[in-house]
Amino acid sequence: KINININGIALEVDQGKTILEAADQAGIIIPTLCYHKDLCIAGNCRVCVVELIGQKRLSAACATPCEEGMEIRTNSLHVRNSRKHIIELLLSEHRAECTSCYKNGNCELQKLASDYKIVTQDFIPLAQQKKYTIDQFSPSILKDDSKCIRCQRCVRTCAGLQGVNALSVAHKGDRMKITTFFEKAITEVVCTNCGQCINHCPTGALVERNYIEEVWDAISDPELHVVVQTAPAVRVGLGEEMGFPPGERVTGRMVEALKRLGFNSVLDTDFTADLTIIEEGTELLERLKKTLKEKDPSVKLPMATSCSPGWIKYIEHLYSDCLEHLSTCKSPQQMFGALVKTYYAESRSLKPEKIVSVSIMPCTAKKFEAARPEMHASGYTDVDYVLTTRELAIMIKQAGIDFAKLPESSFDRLMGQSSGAGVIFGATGGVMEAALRTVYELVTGREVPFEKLNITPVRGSEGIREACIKIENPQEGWEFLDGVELRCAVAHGLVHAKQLMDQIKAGTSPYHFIEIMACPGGCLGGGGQPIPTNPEIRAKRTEAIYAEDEEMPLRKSHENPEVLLLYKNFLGHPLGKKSHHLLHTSYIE
Ligand code: HC1
Repeated sequence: KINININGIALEVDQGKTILEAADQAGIIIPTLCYHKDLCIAGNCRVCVVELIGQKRLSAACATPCEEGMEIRTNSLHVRNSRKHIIELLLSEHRAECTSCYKNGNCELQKLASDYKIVTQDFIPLAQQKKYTIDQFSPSILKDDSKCIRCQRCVRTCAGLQGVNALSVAHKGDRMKITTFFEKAITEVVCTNCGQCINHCPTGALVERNYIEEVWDAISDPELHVVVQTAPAVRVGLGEEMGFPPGERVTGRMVEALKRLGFNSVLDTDFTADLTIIEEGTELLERLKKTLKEKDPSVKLPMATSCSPGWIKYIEHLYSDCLEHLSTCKSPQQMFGALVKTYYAESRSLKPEKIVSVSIMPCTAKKFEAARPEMHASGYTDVDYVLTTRELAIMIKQAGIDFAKLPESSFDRLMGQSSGAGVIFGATGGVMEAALRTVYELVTGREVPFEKLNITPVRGSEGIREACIKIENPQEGWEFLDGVELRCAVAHGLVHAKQLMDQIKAGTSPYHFIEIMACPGGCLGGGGQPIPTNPEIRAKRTEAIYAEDEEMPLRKSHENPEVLLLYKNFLGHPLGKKSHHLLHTSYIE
């Protein structure tokens, strides 16, 4: 411990703490822009400058460690004036057309300009003179250079959190810009569309491509039947946009809000999450049989989950020789889309061409996924529009719905029932846990040997986690698995996926089954979730997901009655012909 003094307050702090962290401990807010709890420190925006008594130059609080006896002033005239000048300089290069900006109301630069009351412009407004590019080619991400303040959070996100490096810094001095390889469009580089850059951008330089008007148009067309599905993680994030604290579960209110917005049917992606477990679990067992019993060298293990579209793009871009390790299952979103215009249409006597299929996702890569050319198994575009959690919040506000006063409502039937296993898909490790609950029981006839079905080794926030489950006394037909230790691993954040992929590539992977989710924390930390998202907020959303699971009357995917009905009345059996056509896919090298 060391002793410091901030604004006259004596403080004891851990060695190694920065001034920013020490101030936070003392309840003193220091403004920041380039700093983010998820990222390495850059210290390049200088908004967090503070005065150290005895030193002439101001220091960046985020990048300066505390030292014994340090006397710090965070609110002197010198500090306030300097911060004001820094904000003015940033604004002079920023196209500050705030009222027409998509981030209006949730822009960190706008908030600072308001807090510091920047009412005059003392610097030459360079933003109006500079040429800039707005990249609008991607179905997921819009990049507007004129809003960029070069804090490089996006660059550090893409490199440090995701290990993708699609964004980088080019040129120097006033020509410096954040760009892609050879300044190509985002669609032409190794971008995975994960949207983590959006979640970490303080301004409107990176935003999702929004489809709000298209969805309003569909809802207001009486000829159309508009179906909406909602992803597992939306219900633990949406509340933050509506004024609730992080971790508030708003499932029932969200369903009621969607009904009031005018959707004809409000259904649940968690239903197809359960379906995914049946298909993917069966596929895993087939692969185990072919490798362990039939010794077929052409079948690849470990099998990797395939529901995170950012992860799919990552492996297609960077490990295309490992695609056979991917499960062939489509994601729950796309299974849902394929079923809406076939099974749902038939069951409700609707013409598929009159159905508009909308999904609410915590993810920007889902927009890209829905636009993939192979996603037309129903004979139509399986999912027409994907909205992020943030876009849904905008629609709710536009409709004048007082979210806090809403009653709770239930999902509509046929494709609206789910188990707790479907819910936990939204957290890293959740797909693995859901799959193990089902696979273990199918093979042994007994529940997984974990208290209250909670497979804790695959839970948590470490980048990579492992679990090993020994199979003993299997049922008839599964004798070849007797004594087998099923080895599993879970990774979240693509920088961690790389470690598992390098093992596979080198032929040293010890696992049978791996789950990879592109975003830190899994989908609940997705690129379409409320901003800010940071480690504490992800932890709250994670708690909420597991609490939702524990309260569900059903906790295992294979017990979902609507899924069982789907097989009985429509699909036949898992991995059958119809399933193959509608629910499985292939990948692009
Ligand atoms: Fe996800 Fe999934 S869990 S990918 O994280 O498998 O986005 O929430 O919807 O499709 O179910 C996201 C979340 C989501 C799919 C499911």
